Amino acid sequence: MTIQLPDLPYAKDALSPHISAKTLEFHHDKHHAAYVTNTNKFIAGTGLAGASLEEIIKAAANDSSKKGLFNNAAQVWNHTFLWHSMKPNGGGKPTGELAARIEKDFGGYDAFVEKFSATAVGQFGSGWAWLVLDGGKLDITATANADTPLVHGQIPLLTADVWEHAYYLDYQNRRPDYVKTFLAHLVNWDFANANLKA
Ligand code: MN3
Repeated sequence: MTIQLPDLPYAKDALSPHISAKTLEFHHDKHHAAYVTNTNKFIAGTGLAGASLEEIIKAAANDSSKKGLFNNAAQVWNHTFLWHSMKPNGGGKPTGELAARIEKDFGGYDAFVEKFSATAVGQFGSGWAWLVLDGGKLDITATANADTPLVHGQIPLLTADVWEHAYYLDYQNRRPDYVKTFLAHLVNWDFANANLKA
């Protein structure tokens, strides 16, 4: 079994004007695709062929000789999770169970926005901002490079990619504007709610 590149769950221009078709073309067809190709190269000869992507990530995270495999496999998983974390006409206030949980665990939507934005903007260099479930409570966390909450005992609910390749064509160095747009126009609360239930 080889790891496959999943299709985007929407057309390349579906998130425009917030994220351009050009950005999604490079981000999915080049960056995500390269992580898939490299993961399959690194798997060869490790005994992990046939394992699920999650099993590969967890095995490689605890093995310093498999850093290259971890980085690429985790990036495959993180990006597939990212595509579903966004949707056309998304963003704004949460719906469903998460609306109540955000009120309870952060003290309201505005406080959530403030903390998520500060975490995403404040991540030094490449990485990810996450809404996670940690010990039954919502939390916001950042990971560097390919690191993922999957290997930190947390359940990811939603993510924003803050690697420059995620926003540079559309926002150049203005990461704060990208994060603001992500929260206001792109967040897929249906996906986050489904992850909370599962
Ligand atoms: Mn990316």
